[in-house]
Amino acid sequence: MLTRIDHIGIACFDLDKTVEFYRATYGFEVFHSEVNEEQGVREAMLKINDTSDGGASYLQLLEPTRPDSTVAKWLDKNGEGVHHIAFGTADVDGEAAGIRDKGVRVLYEEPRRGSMGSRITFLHPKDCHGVLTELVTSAPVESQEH
Ligand code: MC0
Repeated sequence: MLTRIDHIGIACFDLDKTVEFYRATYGFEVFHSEVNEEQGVREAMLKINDTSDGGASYLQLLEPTRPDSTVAKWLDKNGEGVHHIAFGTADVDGEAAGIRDKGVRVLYEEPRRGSMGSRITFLHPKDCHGVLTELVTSAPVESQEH
């Protein structure tokens, strides 16, 4: 079961300036930040609210770390804006398998490492009405990396 909007990923050219915009305009603070070299992003997670499944919903601000990364490529083509939406689940493996069986392309054979030690996979945007869609299982709260 998919039980929450885990995050909305927003691509930006300058992470520090974008973080400052969200702080000054809305009062959202950075809950967590990290570099994910595999994905080619530097990111900041702004926590918006806790959710009834024990998780939370975030805005995820993403700046590319290298010109050949997927986010850099997307920024070149589209400019800044909403890059993907992520649904949270307790079982990313099971959800990915079930969705693959429905004919949607799941981009990874096995989930990879996402924010704060989560396990993630992506669904192809062309199979999801133009929306790059991510599935996320958070790390257990006690082992989450902050
Ligand atoms: C590409 N397309 C998108 C899109 N990215 N459509 C909607 N939203 C996006 N974000 C469209 C393009 O416009 C193009 O359509 C078609 O998909 C093929 O794209 P491409 O630019 O030619 O590039 P590909 O095919 O090499 O790669 C697209 C693909 C890739 C979705 C497979 O971006 C990918 O693997 N994404 C998943 C990983 C990712 O995005 N990581 C960054 C976030 P046309 O009509 O022009 O053919 S990392 C993250 O979020 C982690 C850290 C986390 O949450 O914890």
